[in-house]
Amino acid sequence: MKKIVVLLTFLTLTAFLCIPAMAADIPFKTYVFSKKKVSKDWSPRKSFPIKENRALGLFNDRNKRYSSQTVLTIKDIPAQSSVNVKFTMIYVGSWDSGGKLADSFVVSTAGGTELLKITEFPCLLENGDDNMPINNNGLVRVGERERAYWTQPLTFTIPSSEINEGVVKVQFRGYLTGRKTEFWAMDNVELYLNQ
Ligand SMILES: [Ca+2]
Repeated sequence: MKKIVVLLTFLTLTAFLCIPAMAADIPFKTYVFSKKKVSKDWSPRKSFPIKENRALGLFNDRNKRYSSQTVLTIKDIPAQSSVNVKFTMIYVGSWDSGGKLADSFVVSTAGGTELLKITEFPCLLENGDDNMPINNNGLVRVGERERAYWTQPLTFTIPSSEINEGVVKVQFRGYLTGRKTEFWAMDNVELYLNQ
């Protein structure tokens, strides 16, 4: 019995101690892209249906029918604060992690400072066959074809030195080799302040 009381006291104290930590984990801003036209903080503002959901996209930097990149403008950032960004990256089609057809995904400030560069992708195929994806999160219709997609949580930090008068512009861009076979989208963006 005594052990249970001690345990309960410990759990109660732990719960109280966790409350301030949880408050610090509340995002400064979130974007879920559930409507056809997304928040004005983004340019362009089109979303795309993926399963029952919508995501910001699609993008392809070599296909004129799609936007090549998106820019997020973050405002009202307190002085001296850096910003942690978390989002779900959605790779549509089989992005290549190396070789002649290697692709990359880069996040940078509008001023050109690189914040994140991805060159390894979760897009695996059996025998290199587009119709035999491995560990994909589902299929999405792009034009006339269903293509496999893979999701990946990504994070990066915008240092306070890149933020001017509380504002920063962040550019997300994929550098693809496949004009009709590779695309991307993003979802569930969360911004956290570090003071
Ligand atoms: Ca490629």
